[in-house]
Amino acid sequence: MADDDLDLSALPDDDLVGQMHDDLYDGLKDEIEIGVRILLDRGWTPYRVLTEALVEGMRIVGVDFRDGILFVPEVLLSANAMKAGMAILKPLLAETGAPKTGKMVIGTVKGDIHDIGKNLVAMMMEGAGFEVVDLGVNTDVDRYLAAIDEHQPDILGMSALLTTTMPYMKVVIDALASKGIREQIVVLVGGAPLNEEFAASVGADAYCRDAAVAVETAKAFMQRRANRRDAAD
Ligand code: B1M
Repeated sequence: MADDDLDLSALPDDDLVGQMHDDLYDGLKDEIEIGVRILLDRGWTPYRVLTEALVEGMRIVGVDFRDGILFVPEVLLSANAMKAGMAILKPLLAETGAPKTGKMVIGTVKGDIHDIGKNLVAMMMEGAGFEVVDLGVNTDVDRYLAAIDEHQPDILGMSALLTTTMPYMKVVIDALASKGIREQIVVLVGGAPLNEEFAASVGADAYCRDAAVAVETAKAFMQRRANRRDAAD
């Protein structure tokens, strides 16, 4: 059967997920949307669809991009297909109805336009009850500072996917220190090339390996802050 005629709904879960990895690789947005809906209809949780079908598919794209098998135009199509799938999941992940646990300002740093991971973190944070102000990509220090001033967040999240852009995180953290507001805000950083050592070296409070860790870390910091407040009362 030609791929065009493939009936996604007839595939068992494993084959469907494998096919979705192929469709993400080929940048087939419509097929990704259909696949996401089928998995949800079959009772998969939005988080499972996100991690097993979409994030894993994007990991495969990343390997071939690194190895020079895929190029920017193709990866852009994959990214668009991924975003279309994420758009379906976003309201479902945010549907907890939990009271707001805190506020986060997040953005991808200056010079960097990768936003899939950052969007995922924003989605998961909203799902966990955080109010999220998303500054988008290519965020310079002035935009971070203006947003912090305007929104008074508990947490600042920064994302970087390039080894050339990740040092910019230090520029932002140093600016917080010079304004005398570093201690008022928890700074969490993430992105594929980062690690704990790097986070410590730029003065961040924590490195978050993925979106789930970002949520757990943010919650832990909020809890610590609440405990300190209780102890002071
Ligand atoms: Co780019 N790119 N890219 N790219 N791209 C990488 C990052 C690269 C590793 C590919 C490779 O060579 N293997 C490589 C960087 C190499 C390096 O720096 N050492 C690279 C390169 C070189 C480039 C260009 C320079 C290519 C060129 O133009 N020649 C260029 C740079 C453009 C720029 O930013 N100025 C470029 C462009 C692009 C596209 C536009 C085509 C596209 C981006 C589309 C978009 O985002 N809208 C793209 C993509 C898609 C990738 C890969 C393939 C996938 C990234 C992704 O979305 N992953 C990537 C390969 C890779 O990472 N292995 C690659 C899926 C996402 C869910 O994971 O972003 O890691 P991730 O996010 C995770 C965690 O890291 C963490 O949680 C997320 C969810 O679990 N996390 C956070 C991320 N941010 C966080 C923030 C937090 C907490 C956790 O705050 C609290």
